[in-house]
Amino acid sequence: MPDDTPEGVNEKLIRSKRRWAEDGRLLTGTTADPETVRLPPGQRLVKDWPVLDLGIQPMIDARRFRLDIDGTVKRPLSLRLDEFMALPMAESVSDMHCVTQWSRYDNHWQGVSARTLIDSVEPSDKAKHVIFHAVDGYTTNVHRDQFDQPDVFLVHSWEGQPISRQHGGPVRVLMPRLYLWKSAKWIRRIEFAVGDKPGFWEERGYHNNGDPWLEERYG
Ligand SMILES: Nc1nc2c(c(=O)[nH]1)N[C@H]1C(S)=C(S)[C@@H](COP(=O)(O)O)O[C@H]1N2
Ligand SMILES: [Mo]
Repeated sequence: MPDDTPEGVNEKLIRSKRRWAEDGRLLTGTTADPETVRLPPGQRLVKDWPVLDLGIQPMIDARRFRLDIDGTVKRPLSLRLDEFMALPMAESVSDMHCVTQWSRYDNHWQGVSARTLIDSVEPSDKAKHVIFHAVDGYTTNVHRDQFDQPDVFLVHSWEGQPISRQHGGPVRVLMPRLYLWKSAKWIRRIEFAVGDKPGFWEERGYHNNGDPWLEERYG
């Protein structure tokens, strides 16, 4: 058992999700090509947007908000909410796929694209990994090439409304090509790193990469 479990989390829920990973639950054993198949293997569509997290839903008002983008970068950033909101914004429509088998199509997002942030902080070529750190103590890791995609955003709005506290507002990560556990809610810090650092679920049996079309649920 990793010893970095944040305080106050729902331990029962975490134990049962770990057991699912150990048992390889929900695996269909098939893969699909995202160019031709919209719904990844083993997923089913939902209309609402379920809430999943460790059981802590921090309240982050404008005064408490801080977003650091740092690590192996030339120009680290530490942004207040008003500074974040003043960055160039873009709109995007994408699907969400959760490892617990639900998918939701055509979500309308507004936010700052990952590429805008990368251009601004100028990570070293050696920084091949990106680690997300959230206010509730959650962490998750992705490869830099996956962060550096046109559909990756730090989003503040969904369907024309500010992202709710339950879903990680005021600002969360959105990585639509990976299972949703890679999209950190209540984002606090984006760290560019030379070495990989498996995050909360990656240390507890989830796949390090998490591609839904390859059914990379568990590692
Ligand atoms: N900060 C934080 N981000 C998180 C989590 C969490 O517990 N804390 N859970 C992850 C998991 S396992 C999932 S499935 C998605 C769920 O996002 P949603 O509640 O908005 O559907 O958030 C991901 N991001
Ligand atoms: Mo999840």
